[in-house]
Amino acid sequence: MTIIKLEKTLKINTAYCQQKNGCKNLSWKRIKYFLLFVFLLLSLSACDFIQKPDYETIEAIPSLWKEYKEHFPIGVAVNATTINTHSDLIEKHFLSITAENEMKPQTILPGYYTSDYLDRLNFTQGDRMIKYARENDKIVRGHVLVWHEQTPEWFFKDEKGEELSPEALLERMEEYIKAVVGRYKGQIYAWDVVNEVISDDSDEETYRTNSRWNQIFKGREIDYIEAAFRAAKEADPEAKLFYNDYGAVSPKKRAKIISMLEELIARGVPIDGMGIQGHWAFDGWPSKKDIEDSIIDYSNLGLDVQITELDIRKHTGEMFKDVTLSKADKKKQAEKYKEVFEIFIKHRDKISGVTFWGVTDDNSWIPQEPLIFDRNKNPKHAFWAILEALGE
Ligand code: 9MR
Repeated sequence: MTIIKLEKTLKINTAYCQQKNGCKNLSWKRIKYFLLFVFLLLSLSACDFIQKPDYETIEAIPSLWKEYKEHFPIGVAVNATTINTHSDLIEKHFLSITAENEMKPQTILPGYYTSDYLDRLNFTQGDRMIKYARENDKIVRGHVLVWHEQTPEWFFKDEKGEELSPEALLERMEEYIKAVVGRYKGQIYAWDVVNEVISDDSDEETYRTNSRWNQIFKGREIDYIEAAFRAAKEADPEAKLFYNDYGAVSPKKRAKIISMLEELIARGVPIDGMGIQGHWAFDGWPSKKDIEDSIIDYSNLGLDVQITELDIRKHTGEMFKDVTLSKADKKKQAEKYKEVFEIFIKHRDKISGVTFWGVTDDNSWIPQEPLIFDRNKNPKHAFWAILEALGE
């Protein structure tokens, strides 16, 4: 589907469309280059990007997940607020949902330890996500079971406040995983079992050191990772089990992740997939090659690949710097989205899901307008570019 066709059908006013229609209607041979240049400049400055569509045009916009259904499920991270405030977009454009924070240990575990803490797990928010999915025919990715962030400190300590031994922590981790995965058995099609255990590109170590998990299991980190996957498998044998990480396409970190995955596979651990988070930027990182090589490398391990937390901000570094995108930025962002979706489509045999980390720019975790719908819920340039990546 081309943008020109979309505009004709939907009467949606985009700069993209206007430029292209303009080009089509003009008789170029009769216009001197100078006039053409002036015309383009004027039309560019006069056009806005996508105007806020009225009700009818919003209805007419194609559903993103339906357009992509031949390739892979398109998903989105939702939360207790957006399932109410943004349910129009979620229902229409995404097949899969991931709870942004509602199924994390921090949300489910109680605030303090008691020996019967397992009876005090709080599933209220997680259950709401499942109910929402059921009522709206969505599939659910579970996020996340084992993570060094958003896990209460008491989880790593005994009743006296002393650090748990690796054996005691293993036992606690397994009972927690079985309780959570067991509760949602059959309702969550894929779980991020272990998240972000590998250190960043610049570090020499394989495993990150600022993790209570890695500190307690120092030198034998692979043991708790293995046990986590085994516990999840036991609790729901049908769920697809993923390792999930950011920076997973950078060559150095990728090599470290791959060596961990190879070790797990060699041990016969039930792992099904690699989650490439996809918190990327349009100022250059990551390169097309790194993204494509990564999909191939992870897939060559015999794993499913999913892009689990896609958003494309402006700056690679300074990610928390407030940014309002200029028109030129929006165009660059759209080009990057198009480029990455072209790669995903090319490797659709290896990819079993692509999930955006948030619905609209104002509910993203980073203030750089990195998503495909703007603050007014309108589709951005990036949205149309992703449809354009589908080709004719
Ligand atoms: O989007 C999440 C944000 O609301 C939380 O405050 C944050 C806490 O660390 O976690 C964010 O989600 C993260 C995800 O769970 C794991 N990968 C990185 C995501 C962005 O930080």
